Formats: sequence, structure tokens, C-alpha cells
Amino acid sequence: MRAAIWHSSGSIERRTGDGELIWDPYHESMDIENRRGLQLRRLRETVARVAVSVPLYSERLRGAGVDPCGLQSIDDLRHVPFTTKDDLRDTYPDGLFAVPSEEVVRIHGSSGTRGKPTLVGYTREDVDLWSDVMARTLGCAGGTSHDVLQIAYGYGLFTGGLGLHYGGERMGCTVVPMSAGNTRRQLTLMKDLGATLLACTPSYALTLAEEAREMGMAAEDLSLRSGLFGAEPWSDGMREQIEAQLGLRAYDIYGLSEVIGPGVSAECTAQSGLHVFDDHFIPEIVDPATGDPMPDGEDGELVFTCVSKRCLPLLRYRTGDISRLDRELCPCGRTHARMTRITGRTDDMLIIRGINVFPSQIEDVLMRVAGVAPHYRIIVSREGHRDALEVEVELAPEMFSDTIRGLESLEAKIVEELRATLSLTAKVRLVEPHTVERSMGKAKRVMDKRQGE
Ligand code: DLL
Repeated sequence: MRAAIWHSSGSIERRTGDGELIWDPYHESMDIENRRGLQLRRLRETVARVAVSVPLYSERLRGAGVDPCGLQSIDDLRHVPFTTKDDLRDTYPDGLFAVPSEEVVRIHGSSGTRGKPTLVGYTREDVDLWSDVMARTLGCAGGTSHDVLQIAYGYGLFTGGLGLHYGGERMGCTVVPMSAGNTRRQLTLMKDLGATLLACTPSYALTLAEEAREMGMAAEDLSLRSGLFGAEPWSDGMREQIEAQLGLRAYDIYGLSEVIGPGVSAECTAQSGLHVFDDHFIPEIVDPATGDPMPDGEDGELVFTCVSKRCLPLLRYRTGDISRLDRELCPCGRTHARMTRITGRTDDMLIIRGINVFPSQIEDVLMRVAGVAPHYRIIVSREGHRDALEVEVELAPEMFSDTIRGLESLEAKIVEELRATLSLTAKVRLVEPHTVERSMGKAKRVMDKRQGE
């Protein structure tokens, strides 16, 4: 059931049965065939434009025999060559920009944890588009102009802070631009201003919850309703912990700077996958090894083509993120394709004694075990000729005073659960509460000491 509400701005708001606002009902709930038509028009325009304005694309398209004006359908995308992070690095800082520098109004960058940072640029129209997809993202999480949005993503080159900021203002929320850190002050303001929406990484949400407990602040003392969490992998177990500790509903939001920043896809109140704003970013899933397109419903690497950006309209950009697509209609009324939560990256798979291990599998196990806190580290090293896996996990504060026997049996239980899931024996080390370093931004949980050996 939907209700139409006249907005003071004159636009019509459309709400789903859950009362959630569809920010841009025309584009978000568009008939699938009409959207395919829109995608194709935008794709053609973009390919034709980059073929003349970006030398790398002129060469690549010519090399692949793709006529920039000859795309007949969205399926023809598969003939277009991929773009990779290396292409951005090789053309650093702005070799893939498709507009003259006087049109660029903003630069952002990726965190650079996996090598040299890459820079991305935005025109005024791009910032506008970004604000719009961020307003859609907030709408997905039930946000409206009545909300007070506290932003605890970092501001700066990282896209989290400013992305949410512009989206919040576009929606008309009261935006509190806290940035990450200053945790106590953050909580005091959250309480005093009655923040209803919180945006930060899931690991920082846990840090905030922990600090709130220490300040004697209960979830009921805060007014939080929804959290918009992303920028790093997290599990459903982690979601439950955050929801219980902060008294809100936790929504997954996804994006990457190369595509736009946050605002590529977002979970709605149905929480069954993230709606990809595919009128702007066309998603595909490909086999990470061969690059061959994979059918909907199968896990593979996410690839995006930006069809309406001006400055950096990347074609078939390989994200390295693993997910799958679902095109079934969602009860919320949005007709966008949905992607599942990111289960890993093509480059974060650890090979330990010949067995493939994703950090997310380890997190899933830990979140199922009662008595440990959601703070952990995964350490991989070499002992002689053998790989060794160690999982360091914090005891929940209430377990800390437990007997040695109790702790040994907890350790044994985790070892057993890990063995059942990974087919590997790990060393488990239970550590005191507060010993694992807390994160303010993207948590770094894996240490592979074999690298560089
Ligand atoms: O992390 C953009 C962002 C900011 C997304 C705030 C959501 C919220 P980058 O720094 O370029 O951009 O990092 C992009 O982060 O390729 C994924 O590997 C990871 N990532 C982002 N969102 C999620 C998520 C921002 N919801 C990289 N779940 C991406 C899992 C995520 N991983």
C-alpha cells in the first residue's frame, strides 16, 4: 500500500507500506523496460563521449573493435573492455577524466590501503547526481526531512563524510557533520540533538556502542532509529549486535569512490539485498578469473558502468567485490536490481594450507558464539613450512571473570566451529576486553605476515 504526500517543495513523496520514503519514485519504481531504454540511451551517449575525450578509451574501444556509436542493446556491454584500478593508477592523477579541468569542482580519493591512492573527480552535475542517489539511500533507510542525521564517517578525500552530507542536505535532514572520532563528544551530541539517523562504518558503530555503555548511556537515552553502515564488510551477526546495542535498525549501504562513493546501492526496509541505482550505474557480475559474464543468482565479481557521470564515467569497472544480482521485484516497490551484501573481495581470499578462506567466514563463526565480543583479528603466518592461522578474539566483558575451565571450553568451542566451517585448525586466543584496537573508519582485521616473505 502506498500513500502519496505533497511535499512543501511541491514534489510528491511516495511512501511504501512501511512508511518509507521513495525519494525519486519516477526513477526508483520505473517500469523495467523503460529503465532499460533509459540505460541504453545514457550508455550510448557516454561511450560516444569517452571515445573522443579519454585517450585510453579511444584506444581500448578501437582495439576491441567496438563502434562507439553502434551499441544496440545493454547486452552489447559485454564487448566493451574492462577498466581496472590499475588503469586509474597508470593514468594518475586525472588521465581518465572526461571533462576539461575547469569543469571539475571536487576531488576525492580511495583510502589507498591496497597500494597507491587513486583520485576521482566530480563536475557540478556529478555532485548533484551524487546528492540525489544519497537522498535515495537515506530514503531506503526510512529517512525523511524530519530526521537529524549524525555523520560519523570521515570527512576529507574519503567519500563517506561528504557523500552522506550532501545527501542529508538534499533530503532536508538536519545534518550534524561530526566526522569520525571524538567518540565521547559524538555521543553527547547524539543525545543532546536527538539524532535519529547515524551514518558510520559498522566497526565504528560498535566502538560508539561500547563507549556509550562506559558513559552509562543506554540505547533508550538516544533517539536513534536507523543506521546507515558501509564502507567495509560486515555480517548479519554484526548487524544484530549493533541493532541490540544502539537500539536502531541497521542498513547496509555500498559504494566505491571510482563509481561515485556511497550511493551506488542501499538496503531498503525489506532488507533483502541492496537496490543498485542502476539508472546511473549498470551492474554486471563476471567470473573473477575469466571475466565472462555470469547469470543472475550466481556469485562473482561486481562490475559497474557509469552511464550518467560527467567527469569520470568508467566503463565496466572491476570492483573486486563479490556479490550476486537478483532482479525479482522487491515488496518496497523499487524496481532496481538488487545485489546481495558483499561477501568478500577477489583479493582478500586467504589461502591457508591450500584451503581458501574468506575473512567473512571467520566473522560469521565468531558472531554465532556467545561469550565473545565482536572485536577480533585474524593473523596468518608461517611456522616452518606450514601456514598458521590464529584468531584473536576479545572476551565479552561479562565472561572476563569466568573460570579457567570455562574459558578453555569456550576456546575449544570456537576452534571446533572454525574447523567445521573452514576445514582448518586455527589457534584461538581469547584476549581481555579492550585489547583489540578499536576502529574509527575501515577496520583492519587481517594481518598476513607471509606477505613480502
Ligand atoms: O568506502 C564508499 C562508501 C563510503 C561506501 C561510506 C559506503 C559508505 P572506497 O573508500 O573507495 O569507498 O572503498 C570502496 O569499500 O570496493 C568495498 O570493498 C568496500 N565497501 C564499501 N561499502 C561496503 C559494504 C567507500 N557495504 C570499497 N560492504 C568497496 C562491504 C563495502 N564492503
